[in-house]
Amino acid sequence: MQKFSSQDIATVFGCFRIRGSVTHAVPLKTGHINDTLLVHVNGSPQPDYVLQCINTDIFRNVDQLMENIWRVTSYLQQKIDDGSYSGEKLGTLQLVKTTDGQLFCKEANGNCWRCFVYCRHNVAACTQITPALAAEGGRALGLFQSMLADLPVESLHHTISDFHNLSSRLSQFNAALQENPRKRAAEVAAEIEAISRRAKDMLLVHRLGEEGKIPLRITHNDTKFNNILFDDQEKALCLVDLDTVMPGYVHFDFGDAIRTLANTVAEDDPEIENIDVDLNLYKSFAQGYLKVMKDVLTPAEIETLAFSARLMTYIMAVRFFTDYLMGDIYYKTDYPAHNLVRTRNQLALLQAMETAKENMESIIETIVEV
Ligand code: GN1
Ligand code: MG
Repeated sequence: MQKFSSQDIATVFGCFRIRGSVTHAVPLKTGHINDTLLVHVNGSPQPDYVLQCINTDIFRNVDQLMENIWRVTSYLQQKIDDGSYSGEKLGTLQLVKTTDGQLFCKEANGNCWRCFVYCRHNVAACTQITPALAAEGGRALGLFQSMLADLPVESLHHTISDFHNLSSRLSQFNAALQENPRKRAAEVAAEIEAISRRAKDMLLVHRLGEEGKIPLRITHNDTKFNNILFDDQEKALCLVDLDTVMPGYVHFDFGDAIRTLANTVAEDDPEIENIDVDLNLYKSFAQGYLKVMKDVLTPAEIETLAFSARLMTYIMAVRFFTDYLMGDIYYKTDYPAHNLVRTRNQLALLQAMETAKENMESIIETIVEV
């Protein structure tokens, strides 16, 4: 990320209520959306802060985005500090305000920056996920949702409207097919068919939501497994990447965690013949999650939990594919077919999950029975 000079970074950093001066800043390349820098101060070998330039093409209303993050992190912090809250607790990311008390800093050129305290974590944890780590990740997600369960859903803004609304994602997909601006549609008939034939069945959770059969809750909405941080003892510290915390269905979080955790390869691995769903990790994550959430969730939510893994894998296939058809305007890509590779990967994972459907369902049933 050469686009920010060290001078720029030092200037931006100076807007925040922080201690020390920047010695160096290292770009973090894992996200697809914002530009993230790990900032070291006073020669520290470990990063001290995370500085992020917010992607304002995607997050149009930065005030609302940052209000959500502030509301959620301060609510979690209050629960952590509050002696009257007796349940198990999960830590939280800590936002650093600007010197004049704002939640982010807007430069004259329009760039919007925010700063978090760097959460010292076990960086290697997610490279080799064990069943124990998966279970702890599931527990962390359960705690995140349960600690926020009494924060009114309507107190959060919708930072991206219709973010996981499958009907609207399918409309965008169909519009991209019609428009076909890069003339890419002719060569991807198999993928078009794979998306289209599943559309109706995939709307299950959204239908139940519209019929009032499952509740809206505060959800994270971007729970790829590496958004859960762990310490050296592999105990969960907190969830990061809070841009999309807003009202949603628990399925979005459970499903996205499984989509990323239980895939035997990375989401953009082209070797799709190696793709399978790791049922051991799935089971462990579900055990950790349900230990916390079993008594919070309604029967209808529990019944459709296994389905959520297929739902989120499908939604991601639709989104990557739409972006491919549109000419890669949303996700950062490293090469021209990157979004198509991601699409094929997600469709192969979906296929594997369909094969394992009964197994995945009975794993959840068995966990909730005990
Ligand atoms: C994006 O930036 P990152 O990697 O955290 C996307 C998620 C997708 C993910 C797929 C705001 O998240 O919804 O699941 O890519 N975030 C947004 O890797 O669109
Ligand atoms: Mg994200």
